[in-house]
Amino acid sequence: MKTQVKDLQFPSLPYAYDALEPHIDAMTMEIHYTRHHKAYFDNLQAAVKDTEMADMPFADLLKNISKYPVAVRNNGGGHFNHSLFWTIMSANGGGKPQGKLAEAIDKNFGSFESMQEKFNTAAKTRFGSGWAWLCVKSDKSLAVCSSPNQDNPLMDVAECHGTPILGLDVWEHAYYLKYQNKRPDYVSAFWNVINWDAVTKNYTNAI
Ligand code: MN3
Repeated sequence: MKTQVKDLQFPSLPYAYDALEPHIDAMTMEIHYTRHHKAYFDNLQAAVKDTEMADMPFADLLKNISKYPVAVRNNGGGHFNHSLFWTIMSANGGGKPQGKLAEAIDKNFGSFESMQEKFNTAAKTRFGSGWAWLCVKSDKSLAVCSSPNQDNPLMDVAECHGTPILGLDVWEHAYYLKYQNKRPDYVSAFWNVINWDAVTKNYTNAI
């Protein structure tokens, strides 16, 4: 995140396109990664080229996003959000977190199930395109929220602020081929592929 915007890399996908089947189908994964994410990445680079934004740390750009053009907000958010999204899923995902993150979830939400219910509601009720998040707030507590479009809790424009440690893409492009209009089924399936080791690592880095 300290990386300057011009030096950002398009990340490799940490698994095969069909790795998350049947929960996320291979064709959706391939199109999502090679076309949608790649377009956000390329458009971000095009939008910052030959401007002061190119030399800014990516984290600073997101934090002050209200000062910059809407193309940078949409594509910068799109690049950050998808880069996180790929890493918090895995073929061996699912189950529940252990250790410190499990304790923090119990402390903040009462139980894993009640956090899960809040997250599901956030994901299902986000109108139109957007993301659902589990994030660490500045006081180190956990919060669930959602954001429109490619916004995220790192941005000064966000309704909820924090460091996202888990995110779910609820744009139709993330699920329509397999689930059509049944977003709730996609949201339920997501829990089978969450890589809790990666989320726990994100949590540890955030506190
Ligand atoms: Mn997407």
